[in-house]
Amino acid sequence: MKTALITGITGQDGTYLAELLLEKGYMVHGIKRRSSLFNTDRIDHLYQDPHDENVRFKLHYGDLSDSTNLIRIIKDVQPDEIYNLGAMSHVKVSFDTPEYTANADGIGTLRLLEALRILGLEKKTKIYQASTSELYGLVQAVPQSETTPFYPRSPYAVAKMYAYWITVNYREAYGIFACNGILFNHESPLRGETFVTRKITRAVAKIAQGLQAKLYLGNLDAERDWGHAKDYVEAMWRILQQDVAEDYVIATGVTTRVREFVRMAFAEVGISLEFKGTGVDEKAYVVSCANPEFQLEIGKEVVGVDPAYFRPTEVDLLIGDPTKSKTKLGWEPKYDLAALVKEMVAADVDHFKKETLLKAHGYTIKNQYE
Ligand code: NDP
Ligand code: GDR
Repeated sequence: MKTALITGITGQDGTYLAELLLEKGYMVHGIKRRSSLFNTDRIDHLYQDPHDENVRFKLHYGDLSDSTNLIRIIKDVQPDEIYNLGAMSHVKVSFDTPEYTANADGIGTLRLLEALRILGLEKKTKIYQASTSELYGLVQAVPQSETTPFYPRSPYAVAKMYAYWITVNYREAYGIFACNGILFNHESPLRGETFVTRKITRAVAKIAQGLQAKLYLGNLDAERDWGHAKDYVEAMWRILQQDVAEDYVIATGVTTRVREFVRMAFAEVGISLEFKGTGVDEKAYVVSCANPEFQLEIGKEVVGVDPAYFRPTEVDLLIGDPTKSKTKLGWEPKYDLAALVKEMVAADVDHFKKETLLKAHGYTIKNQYE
């Protein structure tokens, strides 16, 4: 039985990857951070009683900012594969917490690689680094491939640039099977609520059910290459199953504006929108409601722009070239954007229907910041 260690197991990708590796028969260890409230909502369905002798899922307290803790966990676990998914992963928030982001996202990767050296695991343990299309930043060329130059545009992307190169360096210097997956945006019903896709699908569900008046967004012109997280964790696994350690772009090759995502998401509940105005004055209005369940007033303003969501430096256009991953890994995404939007909106509509039912029966719903 192979043993994997996942950092960031409580996140979107950590959850889907843990599910995939358990399906493949792995023993899965995950690192979770201590928090004052439970933070394992996404993975609670994977929990196994640690007293069970056949247990194949185990969590360890830890943090990417703590070398001693990482060394101890890796020493105990002796993983065949490490997936380093842990990170402060929000680009906008990284402008507010740049030093912490550098520590967790940049130096955190170095700590894991050094742990492998200290423990003499260079030849045993393979490591996957969660690199990102944010490395491309200011557009140099499109579509972006493994050979496109990087130009990071946020503290997050700069920290991830360090992590990218230290991964390459430890591969070349010490022969560690260390790989970067340069993953373009990938989403799902498990996506964090403050990333734009989930913020939109949640708002669509709430607005349609009369639980929210309006959705405020930032840059509606940004273009992203959006895939489904389920497809992307499959690529992570394939990257570590190759004979030679290399870096790969994982993307769909299709890009879409934020505005179009908004339109598609509202269309899922039968609401058609018309966008008017430009820049901070842009707004979207309801022009028709085809679903009798979700009837809004025609002409109602449901989307507006709030400059608070603009970033000091923006990444305008991402579109990946997945040729290498298709040919070398045999990887193909199963979801297209329409299927992704459908799944996300349906999940959020269902979620808020249940929440309304709970409220009606006297349960308090905790506040969720957008
Ligand atoms: P999430 O934000 O959903 O999950 C991040 C995970 O990292 C959470 O489990 C979080 O724990 C954990 N974490 C945060 N800080 C630390 C720390 N200091 N020490 C240990 N763990 C920490 O991200 P995703 O699942 O979406 O992404 C996974 C990885 O892939 C990240 O590294 C991200 O930067 C990268 N990436 C993501 C892409 C995407 O589109 N989703 C695209 C390209 C790269 P907690 O739950 O306690 O907050
Ligand atoms: P991104 O994802 O920055 O690409 O990073 P996000 O969903 O936050 O933003 C995508 C684009 O949408 C624009 N935008 C908004 N974004 C947010 N969050 N909230 C808004 O209200 C809003 N309005 C417009 C943004 O300006 C941006 O252009 C994600 C993360 O998962 C990273 O960890 C990962 O590395 C990259 O994807 C690939």
